[in-house]
Amino acid sequence: MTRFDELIAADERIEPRDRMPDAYRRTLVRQIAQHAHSEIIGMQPEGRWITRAPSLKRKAILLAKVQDEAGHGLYLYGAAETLGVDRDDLLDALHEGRQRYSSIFNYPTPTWADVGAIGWLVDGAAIVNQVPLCRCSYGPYARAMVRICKEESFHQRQGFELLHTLAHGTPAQHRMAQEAVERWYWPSLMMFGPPDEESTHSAQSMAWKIKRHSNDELRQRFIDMLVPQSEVLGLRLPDPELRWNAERGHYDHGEIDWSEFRRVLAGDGPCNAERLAHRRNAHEEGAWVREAAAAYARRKQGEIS
Ligand code: BYC
Repeated sequence: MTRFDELIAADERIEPRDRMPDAYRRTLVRQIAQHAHSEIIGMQPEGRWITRAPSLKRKAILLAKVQDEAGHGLYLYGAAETLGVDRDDLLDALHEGRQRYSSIFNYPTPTWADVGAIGWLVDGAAIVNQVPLCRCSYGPYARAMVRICKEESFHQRQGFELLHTLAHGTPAQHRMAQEAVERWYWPSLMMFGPPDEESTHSAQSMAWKIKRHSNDELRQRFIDMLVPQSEVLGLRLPDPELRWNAERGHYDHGEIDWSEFRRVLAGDGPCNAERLAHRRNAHEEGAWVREAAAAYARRKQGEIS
């Protein structure tokens, strides 16, 4: 048994200087980079509402949330860099379509209520997925998750409160909230990844204690959590087959349209092209900021040495 195997078996953390199998390192780079890319592409759907938020208070809240997402991206790129990769290379891989970001960020936000639906459903799903990642075997990723989950719990509550306000407002506001929930419900279930029998990485990632639960287990946990919350909101989840199953102790649910998930992953979702193009432009337009920061760092270094 290698030291790596012993640490995993003892449920201890692997740290950057520990020896680790190449495949473990590759899996982590793939997942952490994908996660970081999701955070920064995920700023876009909500970001377009910052200038149109309905009040100063809502604007301040949304601005802070989107800035948190940028911060999450930075923690995660930092965690990936402890595995020996370079942030610039990861960004190139995103821009050239060699690395993925979460399917959920390829959907549009046509109304203000979509901001609430993202907080309630997307942050909600992210938390259910990520709380177990706080116990991930790779130390830097697990520690980043602790901070991110704390902030996301706050994000989820603001989404719930926003939707609750709309759902208890005028009939038009209620309708707007209901339609946003209908747009985001099914894609949020897809965030957990393909069904277990099609998940290529789960078995190995669970053996390495990167993942602690399968995609379907976490998806079920999320659905069980949403049903009572939707009742408090006074909004309907768009699945006529949702029913409590006393025998299983879980809600049964309707079939997920996995062909839609595959289409989005293949680059053919409603906003894939737009989101990636926007991201590439932002990167190009930010080149002078990166150059200035590097020049400043060089000068500071010169002053010190
Ligand atoms: N979207 O073997 P599987 C946020 C891919 S952002 C796209 O089950 P795994 C927020 C998967 O990569 C937080 N691709 O994979 C930000 C693999 O393809 P490759 C986002 C997906 O890794 C702003 C293939 O399908 N959260 O909270 O064992 C505003 C087979 O899948 C997706 C994270 O990133 C997907 N949804 O499990 C608001 C969580 N699902 O790479 C909120 C971290 C699967 O072989 N990631 N694929 O070509 C994870 O926990 C895991 O990577 C997953 C997938 C559960 C997502």
